[in-house]
Amino acid sequence: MNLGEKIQSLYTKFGSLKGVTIELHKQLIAVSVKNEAASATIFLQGAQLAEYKRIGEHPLIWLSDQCTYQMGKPLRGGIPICWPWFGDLARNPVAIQDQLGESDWPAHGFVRMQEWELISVELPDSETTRITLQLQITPDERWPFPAVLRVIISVGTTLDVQFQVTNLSAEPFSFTHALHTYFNVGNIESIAVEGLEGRDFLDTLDDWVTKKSNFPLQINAEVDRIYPNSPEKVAIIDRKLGRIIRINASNLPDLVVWNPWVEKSMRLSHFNDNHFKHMLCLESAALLDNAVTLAANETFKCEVNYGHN
Ligand code: TA6
Repeated sequence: MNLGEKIQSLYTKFGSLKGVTIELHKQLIAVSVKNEAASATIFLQGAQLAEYKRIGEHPLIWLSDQCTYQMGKPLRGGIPICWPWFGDLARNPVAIQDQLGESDWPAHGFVRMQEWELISVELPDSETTRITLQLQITPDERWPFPAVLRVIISVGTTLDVQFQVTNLSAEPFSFTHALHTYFNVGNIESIAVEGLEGRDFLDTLDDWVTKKSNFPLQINAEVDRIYPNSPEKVAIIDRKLGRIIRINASNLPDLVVWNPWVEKSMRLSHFNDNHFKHMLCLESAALLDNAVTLAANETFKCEVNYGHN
């Protein structure tokens, strides 16, 4: 199907649902939903949620205004799904590297560049819209194992994201992954992250040395940290917007905290010199020693709930 046929098919299936619109943003198809509690926009490419905001409130999720909405180019912001590896493949367990053929692999895996299928849009009540997207992974030179990935996003007074992987092959495979969530903050220098005090973290900006801090994390420079075995619940205290963002993860043992600050911002795509002031990534993940090994015909499930007062 060409782009027009895809949009027509989606409109026929879902366009009559209350608050649901099928949109085209340059080369990318998105489904936008709005109910009595909140609104959201999810792109079929990468099953990437790009926007979520409660009615009458500031957006919870940050998205660059410099996105180009091109096929094969992940959007800067929202919730990119990193799978079957996180970050630089060379920094992943050898078991994962050995599963992939030789290639110049992008950071954060390849499923965020692929077009997922919109499976269902459900309206269980006037304040909730549940959107399910699926990606069939067929073996190729990149990834030799048949699998099915699913993302189930519930848009309501909170934002809930479930991620599932089913191994359809006859043998086990391993992966690392993350929900690479960009949060919208009033001013990066007016926030604190609570819940990580006293926890070891790997400082990827300082040769991955293990460090610890006994105070709520405040940010006044580039930060790119992996907190292994982090608490399930962490919070962003946003003094400028006068709100607390609460993150509650299950079966995602690690947390990445990232803000590019000034220098890295200049090297990033679709990022201007001021964007770093209004975003913070807290990425619920399973990395390094917490890589997932999925047996044949098994399904892996994880979930994150994002709330704010
Ligand atoms: O999660 C942090 C990180 O790995 C940073 O090092 C930075 O590269 C960021 O992800 C964004 O990566 P991307 O490939 O989306 O530009």
